Amino acid sequence: MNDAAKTLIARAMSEASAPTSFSAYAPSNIALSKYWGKRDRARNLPLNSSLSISLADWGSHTQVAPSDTGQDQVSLNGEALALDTSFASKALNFVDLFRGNNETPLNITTKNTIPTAAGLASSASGFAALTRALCGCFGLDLSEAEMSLIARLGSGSASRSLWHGFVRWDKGVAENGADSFAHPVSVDWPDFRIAIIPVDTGPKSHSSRDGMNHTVDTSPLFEAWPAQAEKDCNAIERFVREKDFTALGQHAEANALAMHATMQAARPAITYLNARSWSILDQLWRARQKGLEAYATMDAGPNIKLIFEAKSASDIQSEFPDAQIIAPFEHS
Ligand code: 2P0
Repeated sequence: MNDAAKTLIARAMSEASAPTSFSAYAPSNIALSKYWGKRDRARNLPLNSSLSISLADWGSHTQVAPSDTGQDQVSLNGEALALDTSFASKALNFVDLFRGNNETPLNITTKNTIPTAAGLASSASGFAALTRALCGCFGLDLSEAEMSLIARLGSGSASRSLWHGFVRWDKGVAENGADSFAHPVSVDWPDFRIAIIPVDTGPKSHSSRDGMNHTVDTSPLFEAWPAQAEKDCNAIERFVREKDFTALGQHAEANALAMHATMQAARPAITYLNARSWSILDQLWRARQKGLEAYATMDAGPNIKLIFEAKSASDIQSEFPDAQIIAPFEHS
């Protein structure tokens, strides 16, 4: 069985033009309904659909250009990287999906605008921006949905970073992955806000990829996850469309806690949340009882993300002074 994303790349590359310099931007995203678990590890296909909100001007700017040295060059945030570093080798493996054995040395320059202190992973925006930049560099005639399908091969969450705003990644059912890509959920919600509360911005204890595979392989609670996650994703999409903030927040928080519960039941357990993460959650829940309407979501790391509406922004900032607030619908 072929891989739909690789077939699509090969078809587009058969009509590629000579490479020219091309720059692209993609925003990072935070899932309100999480992706956790793959049904096909080689094709990077998920067991459940997910829905995210993009982070406006927090993301990756990537330029792909013909290399003038005859060798590949990779730089990150202004620093030239050795080609065997993890970042460079992941980027070049992805580039190889396009150029194959055709020796086209490229210069890949990435600048992340996500503050390091936010402790957010940049693989979602990084692979989405790299996909856009490669398509531009080789003059490929691909739609955004097709680029989402391709970005998914780099990192699942990258499939959701092709657009601003709310985005849903449908898990798809095809064995070759032809129907596993994202699309925007066209709802404009200018008052929607996200806050990142940094807890620990160092490298994570387990990569998300290893963490989700270990959870699928060993957690007895994982059995309940795919069906619940699909239900949550459908409900959350409906609440986004209805702009029902309370129902959206309640479901997003419950979905994130359920994902972390599957990990805690893995053997041995995976615990991305630390004592400070739990203390922030406790503080949030106490503030909520007193009328502050905000909900939490947590990913493969200890940092806490809050969702709320613009009217609560000053209360959030006084309750959590180090919160970094993002307005997802205000972007360049
Ligand atoms: C998400 N995460 O939906 C979930 C929630 C982390 C927790 O997508 O293996 O880096 O490259 O497909 O996309 C992070 O996983 O994993 C992720 P791969 P990815 O945002």
